[in-house]
Amino acid sequence: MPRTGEFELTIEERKIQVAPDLEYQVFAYNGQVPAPLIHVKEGDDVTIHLTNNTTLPHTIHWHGQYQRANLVDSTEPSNWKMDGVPGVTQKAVQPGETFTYKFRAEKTGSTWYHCHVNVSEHVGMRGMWGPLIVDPAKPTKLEKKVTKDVIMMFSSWDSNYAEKLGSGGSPVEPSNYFSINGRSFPTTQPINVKKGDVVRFRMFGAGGELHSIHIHGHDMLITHKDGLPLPAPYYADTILVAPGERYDAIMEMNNPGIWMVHDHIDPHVTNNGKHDGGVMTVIAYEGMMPVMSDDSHGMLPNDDPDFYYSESMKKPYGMYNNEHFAGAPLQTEGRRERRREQHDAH
Ligand SMILES: [Cu+2]
Repeated sequence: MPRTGEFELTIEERKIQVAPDLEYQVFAYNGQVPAPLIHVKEGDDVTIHLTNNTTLPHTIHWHGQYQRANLVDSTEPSNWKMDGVPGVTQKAVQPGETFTYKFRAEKTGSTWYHCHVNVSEHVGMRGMWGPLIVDPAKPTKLEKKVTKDVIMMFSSWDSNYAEKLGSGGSPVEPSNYFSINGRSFPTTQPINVKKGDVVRFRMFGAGGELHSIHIHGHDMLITHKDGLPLPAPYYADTILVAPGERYDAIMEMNNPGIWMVHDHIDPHVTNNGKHDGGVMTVIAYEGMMPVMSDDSHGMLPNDDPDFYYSESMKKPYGMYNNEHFAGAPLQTEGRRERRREQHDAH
């Protein structure tokens, strides 16, 4: 018998602090960006009750899942109606409605979930994405050695639309802020390790931009692409992560120091063109202190041990929120009323 997991997700209108000078309005699963970690095992049956508390329609697409096992309606040949595509597999979940998704977690590894309504805005610049990690029933030898998971979801933002929820996301308008797990340097967090750790980076192209992720002082052994184990893992110190893609890298922490991890695409390490910012953090070995100077990159704040869901990934299977990712409520009553009036007039 497969194990079952049943979870509640809402979608809220919130604002998050992407960078020190950028507050951004988002559609947030459970009120947070990134969305909660969902961590299950291969073969588990997953049920998600999704309630839309926003003013616009949304869905969830389970990116990577096959939807082959039929859990919903035995008269249908498969589970494709759980794929979350509005107008193709379901009617979008309207404001105030609840929709239940059921699927069997067949595809293993670093899969993810995101809205499939108006994707270039909702996913591209409103934070509607989160990790769905499915542990394989038979992990590889390398995977078994891992002592710490580090989930990094890359995305980008256009400050011109920060306060214009429900608009923006044109593919021809350039982004000007770039982030790891919804935060731009210096509000990212260090990746704290100790010598001997075996770290697994799970890198997600969650937004609409390419990211050329470079790690200093180590080589990454690229072991999985889009959750799939590679027949011949390969080493790299820079890996291009395109929108939608996932790469897993397994690395032994054998070179104590403070080492940069950053996007090698120049604008992506700025906040609106100003250095330093964007997709930038450090691997910080226990006991090591960065060299500070007047032109220093600035000490990273270090107050969220679960910023990369490393702590949650050690816990039993389930869904995990992170209060540090929670956004602040918006003043939406006026907007809500206006929408309702427009809706009733039709
Ligand atoms: Cu949406």
